[in-house]
Amino acid sequence: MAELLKTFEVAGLSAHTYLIALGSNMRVPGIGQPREVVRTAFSALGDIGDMLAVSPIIASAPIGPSQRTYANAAAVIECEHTPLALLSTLQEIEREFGRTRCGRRWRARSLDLDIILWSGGIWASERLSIPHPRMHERRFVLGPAAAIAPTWRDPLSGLFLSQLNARLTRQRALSR
Ligand code: PH2
Ligand code: MG
Ligand code: MG
Repeated sequence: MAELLKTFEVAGLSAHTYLIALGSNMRVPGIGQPREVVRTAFSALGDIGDMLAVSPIIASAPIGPSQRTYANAAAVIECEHTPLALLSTLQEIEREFGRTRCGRRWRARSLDLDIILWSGGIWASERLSIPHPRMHERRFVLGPAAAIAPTWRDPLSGLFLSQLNARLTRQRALSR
């Protein structure tokens, strides 16, 4: 059995589970407003593998230079893609939704798909870091993520997403 499993792994057929964050704050011609863009992106993600969970779509105030309100959400998918293969596929989907990369960070975007967590734990390379380096400070990521995967642990802190989200919500309440 172990041998068989190994063969699957080498062939790249082992399943990976990913938590993906979705964001949009621009309308896309032919699709619609950001909320509609995120809804349509859910079905594009469903084509990659099995969609295990999708969160509600929330409206969130922009962090950074862009002034427009975001639609944000999260999804859990299971697929055979390795992290770098999934990253390429997500970037392809972003392009299909009209995203261009012009170098300016955090400008308005038609669709942003970020890998937040991976069943394999930590990934660190030049192109990709998992967990997403800024997930701990982002309510628009942790809110939807904790709604669908509350007991998924952040491999760095060992904390559940529900705990990270509660911590962030509490901090905000105190600083206000
Ligand atoms: N994404 C950013 C920068 N700022 N703000 C909100 N509310 N939602 C986002 O998805 C978002 C952001 C860069 O990826
Ligand atoms: Mg992002
Ligand atoms: Mg991104």
